[in-house]
Amino acid sequence: MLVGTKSTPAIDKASAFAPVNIALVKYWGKRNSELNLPRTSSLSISLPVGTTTSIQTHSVDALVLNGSSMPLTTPFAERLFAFIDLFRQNHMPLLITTVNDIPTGAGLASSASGFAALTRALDIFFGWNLTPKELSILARLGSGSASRSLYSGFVEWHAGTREDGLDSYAERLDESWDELSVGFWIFSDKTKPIDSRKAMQQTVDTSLLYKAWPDVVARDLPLMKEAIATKAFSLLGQTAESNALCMHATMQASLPPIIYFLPETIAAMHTIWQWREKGLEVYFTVDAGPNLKLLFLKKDKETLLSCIPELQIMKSGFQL
Ligand code: 2P0
Repeated sequence: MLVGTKSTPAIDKASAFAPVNIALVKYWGKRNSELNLPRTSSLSISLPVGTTTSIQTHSVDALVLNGSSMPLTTPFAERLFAFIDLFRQNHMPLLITTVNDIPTGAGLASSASGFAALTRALDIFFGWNLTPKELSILARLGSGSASRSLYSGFVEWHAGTREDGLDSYAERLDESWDELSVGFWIFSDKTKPIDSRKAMQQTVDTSLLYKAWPDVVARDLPLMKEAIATKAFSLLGQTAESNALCMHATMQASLPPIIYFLPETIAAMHTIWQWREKGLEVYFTVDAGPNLKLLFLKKDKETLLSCIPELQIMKSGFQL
């Protein structure tokens, strides 16, 4: 596609938004690290928060993140400009301005929404007029999970089988679910002990349990799609929770082990299971960090807020 054919600006400045997404069936492990090609497909929901990124021509390369100038030597800046270098002609200097409207302390990585917003902004800036599928393929080169942040609603990222990755892209499912809600239960906003890119590689390289991961996804993906299509909330919740715990099991079995959970994380899981036994239907999913993302129905929002006053409700209902 566009990688290798260098572009020049169609306009002076372009700006675009992309949402954060939460995987209900996780992406964990790559078959190609350079192209971020996953071992398995995954499925997510996009939230109404995310990243807005602007690109404009400038005297030198510069990056402003949430209002602060960032040195170009930071890993974040290096990764961002390495991505831009795939597409720009003659290293043409650019000012990149990125704003995350993800609540402070939410413990949410913004690489997915960040690379998706950047890809959308590049599309406008260079006048490519690409389709969402093509944008998803390009965003994936920046960060795997960014391929899913090109869309709102429920999104499936097809793993694909091609070596060049042209069949590894995300698509939106033609489904909506107004009652479904997501909230963040935050225990820590400290930097992770190991970033997810390194953690998934260490898992693939050293965890004997990783062999089981494709089977877990092969079981969970059809169940999750059925749950979404039939609005079977218990099935959605059970499948998401089990899938997240299986992902963590694979990484906990790696050498050295990777354990993102804090004591508070485990305590909260037990609390959620106790609430469920008492009839409050709430489930969790958990990514490469200690915080839980709760899945519940809109009707239980007030009850849940009385149980967890600090719960950050992201969205009540997912509509097309
Ligand atoms: C996911 N995660 O499906 C999984 C669940 C974290 C846990 O995608 O190396 O930042 O840029 O492709 O996308 C985080 O990994 O990794 C992630 P790269 P990415 O949301």
